[in-house]
Amino acid sequence: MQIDCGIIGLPNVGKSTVFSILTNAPVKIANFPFCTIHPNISVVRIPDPRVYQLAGIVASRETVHGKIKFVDIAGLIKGAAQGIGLGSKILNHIQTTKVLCHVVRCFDDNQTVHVFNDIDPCRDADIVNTELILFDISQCEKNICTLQKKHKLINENIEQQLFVLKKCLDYLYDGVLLRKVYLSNTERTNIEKFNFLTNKPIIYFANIDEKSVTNNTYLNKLHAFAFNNSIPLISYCAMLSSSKNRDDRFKTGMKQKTDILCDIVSVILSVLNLRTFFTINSHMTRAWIYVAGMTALEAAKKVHSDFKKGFIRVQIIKFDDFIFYRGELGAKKAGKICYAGKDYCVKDGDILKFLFQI
Ligand SMILES: Nc1nc2c(ncn2[C@@H]2O[C@H](COP(=O)(O)OP(=O)(O)O)[C@@H](O)[C@H]2O)c(=O)[nH]1
Ligand SMILES: [Mg+2]
Repeated sequence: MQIDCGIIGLPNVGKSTVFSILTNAPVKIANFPFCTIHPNISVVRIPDPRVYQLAGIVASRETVHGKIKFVDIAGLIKGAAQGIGLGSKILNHIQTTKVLCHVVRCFDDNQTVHVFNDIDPCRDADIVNTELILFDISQCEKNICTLQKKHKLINENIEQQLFVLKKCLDYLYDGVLLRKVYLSNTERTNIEKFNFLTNKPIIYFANIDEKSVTNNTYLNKLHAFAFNNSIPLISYCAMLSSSKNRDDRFKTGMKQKTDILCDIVSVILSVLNLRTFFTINSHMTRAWIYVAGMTALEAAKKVHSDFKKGFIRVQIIKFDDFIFYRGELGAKKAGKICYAGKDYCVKDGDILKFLFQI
């Protein structure tokens, strides 16, 4: 399963700097708005030290990690959804992403232009939210129009889709982000394919000042804002973390690039309710990312794409047991292997082996 994360925010707040920290990809970073025109896209491995620990025990030749794609787009400004700046085109690039990382400027720097000249993270976050809402309104109206034309064919599902789209539109007109709206499971399924931006989970990335890493008043304000809106927030100084100078990076306990990737990925996995199970043999140790609640049968289909029927059972070893008893044999001797049927609910860290008829 591939996860995509769109990096959004006002122009010149450090989005491309953050993107380059996360992906190590060479990108254009410059002190003027709209330096990024075409989206930067890069896929990185999901850091998970457990893969190497397991591979070390069974001496697998190959390791396969989960993957995450980051998409860095141009900055949003007031009116972006109506085509101002680089317009709604830039928002199209993040429509199919699963989660949004919103970079908010929390650093003072007279040398770095701010589109509104002063620093106010909550105002900036509000502006971006408004643009996302306006974009969703335009998408919602367009889809309602299209479905109304098809309506003549009298299709029950179209009726249901129209109903939920109109419901969403009313909330959007009132300035409510769709992820905050209560929708039934069927309603959520019905709007999934429209990829509304305000329906995606958001994470705030507070880009803080290199001079006030520990006491940043902008950050405190954004914390309160994020808390009130139940949005997770992480904070770093992107500038210092991306610095080539090692001493700079160690200033005030600044985190390393890999720590930032680990932190952001762990928040992304958590907001998307994703977990990891493993499969192991001497050829390959592989991490599989899945949505919490998946059954053993669904896991089997993921692993064996040619799997049709004949699931017999699944063998499960917990990660800690596998490490402690140094592999499958040790775990078996210690009675730490268990077997379950197709309805077993897979847990994070499970090492699975499927038995089925061919
Ligand atoms: N002082 C300071 N400048 C930063 C920081 N992060 C980014 N910048 C600068 O802000 C400017 C815009 O950065 P960029 O990543 O291109 O922003 P984007 O337009 O949001 O993609 C560049 O000159 C960066 O060096 C930071 O944490 N502190
Ligand atoms: Mg940029």
